[in-house]
Amino acid sequence: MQIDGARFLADLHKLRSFGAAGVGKGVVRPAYSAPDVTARGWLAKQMTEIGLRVEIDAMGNLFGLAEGPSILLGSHSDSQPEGGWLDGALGVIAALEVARAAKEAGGPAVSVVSFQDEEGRFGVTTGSAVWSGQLSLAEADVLEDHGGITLGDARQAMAAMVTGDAASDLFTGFIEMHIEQGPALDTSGDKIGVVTDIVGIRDMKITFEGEQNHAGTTPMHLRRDAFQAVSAFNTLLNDRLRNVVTPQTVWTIGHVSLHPNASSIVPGRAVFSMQWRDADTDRLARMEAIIRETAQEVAQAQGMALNYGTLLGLEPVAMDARLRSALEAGAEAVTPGKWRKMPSGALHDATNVARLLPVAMVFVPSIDGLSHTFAEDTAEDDLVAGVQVLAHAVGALGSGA
Ligand code: HGY
Ligand code: MN
Ligand code: MN
Repeated sequence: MQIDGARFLADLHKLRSFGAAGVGKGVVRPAYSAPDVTARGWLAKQMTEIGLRVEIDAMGNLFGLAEGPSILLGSHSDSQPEGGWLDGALGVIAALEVARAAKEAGGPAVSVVSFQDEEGRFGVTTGSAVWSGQLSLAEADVLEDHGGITLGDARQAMAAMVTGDAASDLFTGFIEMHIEQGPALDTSGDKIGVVTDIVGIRDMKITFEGEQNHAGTTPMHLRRDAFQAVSAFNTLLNDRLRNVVTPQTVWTIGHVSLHPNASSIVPGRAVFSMQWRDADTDRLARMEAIIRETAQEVAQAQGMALNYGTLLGLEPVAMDARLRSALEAGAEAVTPGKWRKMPSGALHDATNVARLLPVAMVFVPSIDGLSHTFAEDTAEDDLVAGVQVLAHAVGALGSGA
């Protein structure tokens, strides 16, 4: 199978043009936004031109289906609110290139997917979560983004494009190429990461409800300031998690909305995202208990009403040994001695697909370990090496995986 590096890179830059942020190579292409829908239309056209049958399901997951049993390659083409040009997009374009090269070589059969809302504008990897049966469409439809728009309303932007489902039994396995999004490869000089397992995640909204009041006339000791509750919660939580976490455990308060968000008003309400990740399900559960206890304690001490949103999450998942060893052989062939086995601290659609199919992932370096920022980037030689590793593995596995 012959990868055409120039064609692959040209497609990557073309996909970047949909929602180009005008800052470096950044993109703004959130799920169901105009750039996302236009990009999916362009991807569907590329799939058709390769001779793949296009199916777009009700969630907006876009499939290019080969004849007969095939190996599925892909990722997602939606981005974070401030996204990099490669997160997700790389895996979709790499899949297109391998599908083309396989077609030109007379096989094996390769199908392509771009899942929707992997970046969780509405939840956690919602497109592949619905496709894999982890979430029903009805449950997904009521999820809201931080602006209060429901997924059910947002996905109407693709309603006219919906053709039907792509059943998982069409596929023999799934391999996702992705940027590492962390510093390990970049700092080590290794060019390829073959993923061993993907961490688990929990994510929920927490609301503290105090009392809105005048910022000048309300004495400090009489206030029920919702921001002060978030601040106290965060300080206490960092202290209490210390003895249950490892250096690989992460937790993030990434979004805080204060109501009414005005300089001269004591905020009466704070709604914030609480997200935590670890490779161990028990540790995720222990962290959840500490988070709830700490929130309850702060609410009591500060006279707050406390509410939780839906707890969303995915369990840690190990990669399939057979698919993984094909990637390891590919890495040794393409970048001999310059590759490593490694876990994924980022979440991926592969976690959901693993509920139905054997899955594996291959990483390329992220310059300075940066991702989920306009500054995200990877050297083009590394991108081409990665798709060559993917092609090598697919050639060895065949469509029967
Ligand atoms: O958050 C993640 O790990 C993924 O990039 N959405
Ligand atoms: Mn991603
Ligand atoms: Mn991402």
